[in-house]
Amino acid sequence: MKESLKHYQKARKGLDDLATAKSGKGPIHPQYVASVLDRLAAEDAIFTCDVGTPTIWAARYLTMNGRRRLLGSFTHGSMANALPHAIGAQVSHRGRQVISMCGDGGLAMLMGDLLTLRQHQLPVKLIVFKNDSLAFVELEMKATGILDFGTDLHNPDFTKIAEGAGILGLKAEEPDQVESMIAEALKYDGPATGRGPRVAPGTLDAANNHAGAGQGLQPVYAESSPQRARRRDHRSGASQSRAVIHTTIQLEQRKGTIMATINTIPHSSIADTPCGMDLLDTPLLNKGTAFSAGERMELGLNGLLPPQVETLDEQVFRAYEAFQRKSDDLERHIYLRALQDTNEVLFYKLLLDHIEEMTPLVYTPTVALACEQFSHIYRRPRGLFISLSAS
Ligand SMILES: Cc1ncc(C[n+]2csc(CCOP(=O)(O)OP(=O)(O)O)c2C)c(N)n1
Ligand SMILES: [Mg+2]
Repeated sequence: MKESLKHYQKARKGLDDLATAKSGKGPIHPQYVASVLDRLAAEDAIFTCDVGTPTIWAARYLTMNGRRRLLGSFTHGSMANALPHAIGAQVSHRGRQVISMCGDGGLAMLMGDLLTLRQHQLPVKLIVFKNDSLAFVELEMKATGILDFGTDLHNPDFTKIAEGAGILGLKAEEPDQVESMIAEALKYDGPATGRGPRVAPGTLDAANNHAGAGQGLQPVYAESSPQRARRRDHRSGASQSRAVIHTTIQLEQRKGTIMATINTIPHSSIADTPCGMDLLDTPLLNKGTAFSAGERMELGLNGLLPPQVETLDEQVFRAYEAFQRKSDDLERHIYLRALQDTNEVLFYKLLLDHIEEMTPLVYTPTVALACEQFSHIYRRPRGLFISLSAS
């Protein structure tokens, strides 16, 4: 027993020696990040750790005291577990501090769950060990004596991704920023106005609408760059892959990957657009036989129109033939008014193509006759009817 304790004390000292900020200059040692986290976290915090080196840092530097909990994928060894574990822990223990120790590879795999945090207003604190690598596998390769291959990561700017998801995003790039960053992340509690440019103002406002004051409702996301210096070359490459967010239609021409966010019509507006018979009954939208095969399919018009698809000119030609078959001016007037009531595009094109012949029919003098005969020729409402009564 004594020998074991002695051995542990020696091993412990070696581990603690690694967990220092050194001169305060980079790179940031992940051991130091984990030991600061251990010191600042709540006495009953729930930690989750990703498969990969975060599991090592959790095992070596978190002080378990009977009240804290540590959740991980220890037997199964399945990557990307820390964030979903944290979501489960926070949902079931709303009042507890939940800290997710994420690998950059692990977080990237289930990054969509940042939106779950936002959606459910879960105040999980994510500490991302950003080493631009699948480091545990890189270590395994090196330990086996082979050259590491396929383990480099070209990371996005996680802080911006967090902000885009409506989550407070913090970043530490030097060791002397680590402690204050973790402290700020752990104490962040929802209403966070005045945090400056690190949080998108619009997002904060929206969060404030949901969050009760001081209830710890906001997820926080903090990133540290343990092997920052060594990976500088890769980072500059990664910065070319820029996400483009907050836009109506924004496509920027850059080298590398482009993500464009397009604000499309909300589903409800699409549902409001008439289809089928409702569409054919809407004169401003109805095109009659000019609806293409694709439009007919999409708008539920199959079976409601003659199968022949026509151009506007072909429609005009046919409509003019029908017009000419009318026996007198009042009949021609009724025909044109009916056309206007069913297909306005065709009506105006027909009118334009035969303007001299048709103007006297839709307007003076035939319109006077139409007014006289109004009660006989009325088909459907149009415009505004005003009744005058002598009083
Ligand atoms: C689903 C899954 N894929 C692959 C692995 C193998 N693997 C174990 S750790 C690891 C790297 C994890 O990378 P990261 O999350 O960045 O943590 P790091 O080791 O870099 O700290 C990989 C690929 C695994 N355990 N599970
Ligand atoms: Mg990594």
